[in-house]
Amino acid sequence: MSSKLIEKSVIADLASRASGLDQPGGDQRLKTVANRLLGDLFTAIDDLDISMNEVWSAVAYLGQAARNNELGLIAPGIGLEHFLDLRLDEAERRAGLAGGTARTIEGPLYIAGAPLSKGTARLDDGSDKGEVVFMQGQVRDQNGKPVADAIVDVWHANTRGNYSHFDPQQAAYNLRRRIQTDAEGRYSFRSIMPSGYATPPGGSTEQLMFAFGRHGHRPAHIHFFVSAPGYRHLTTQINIEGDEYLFEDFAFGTRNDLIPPVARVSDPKVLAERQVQEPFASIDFDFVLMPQVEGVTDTVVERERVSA
Ligand code: MBD
Ligand code: FE
Repeated sequence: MSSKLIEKSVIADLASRASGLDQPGGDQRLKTVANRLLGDLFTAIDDLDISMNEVWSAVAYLGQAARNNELGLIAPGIGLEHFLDLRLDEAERRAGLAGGTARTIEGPLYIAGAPLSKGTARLDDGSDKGEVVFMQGQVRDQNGKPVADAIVDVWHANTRGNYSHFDPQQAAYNLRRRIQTDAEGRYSFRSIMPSGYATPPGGSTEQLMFAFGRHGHRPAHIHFFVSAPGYRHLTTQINIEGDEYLFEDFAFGTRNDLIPPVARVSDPKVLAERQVQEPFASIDFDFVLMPQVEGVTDTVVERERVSA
């Protein structure tokens, strides 16, 4: 068949009726969005001459991806999650709220309710013999004032790139903690150096990435939610410098401001102080929170999250 077989008005009319715009009931916002998306989809099918077989293979693909529980992974893989960050960044810039630590995607692997500690925590349970890493810093406001009692909610993968809860081999909340900053806004933790994540082998996300000629790897990273009353909630990550996928993240999460230097510490005195046998990695990273302002899109995101 050739392309552009259908009049624009026929497409507009069908999209409108399919999304119930000619009906009084239902959810008006949903109807508006569905009308737009359906119209764009029908137009794309007509412009690109998308075949019946292609349509039904896409429907089957989405069904399988849903059964695999991979829709939350496809969202970052196709740049959707990063695109939402770009929009929020720009909305903040226009509202005069530029500054503060850069945000980046949450991803699908957060688990709420990690154990809460004051000031400092150890995230690993000692079972994974990865490189020891100490990370420390301060939470401040835009004027440099320390934010005491902020919550630094941190989560990361183990040396195989796997996250507790999703990985049956790890104990509950392994490599996940909430750390409350001290009076000087300081937090610190001991953990093990994570490895990069890769999409599940043979899964729907990997299948799509391969079909795009891409890969499903993320560089090693550590996730954070940083929050405190009166401040905009921050969702971010740091990446580990030197990772082969640092600027090749399949999820588009890497940002230049989020790649702190990793120092290697081998001074025997410091090792003894920290009670470690071998040289360790040390990362300094401060978080700068922006104030809560009325009328600017909130940064607290409601989404379906797995709970432990
Ligand atoms: C991850 O660990 C992650 O952070 C994202 C965004 C997607 C997949 C796995
Ligand atoms: Fe991650």
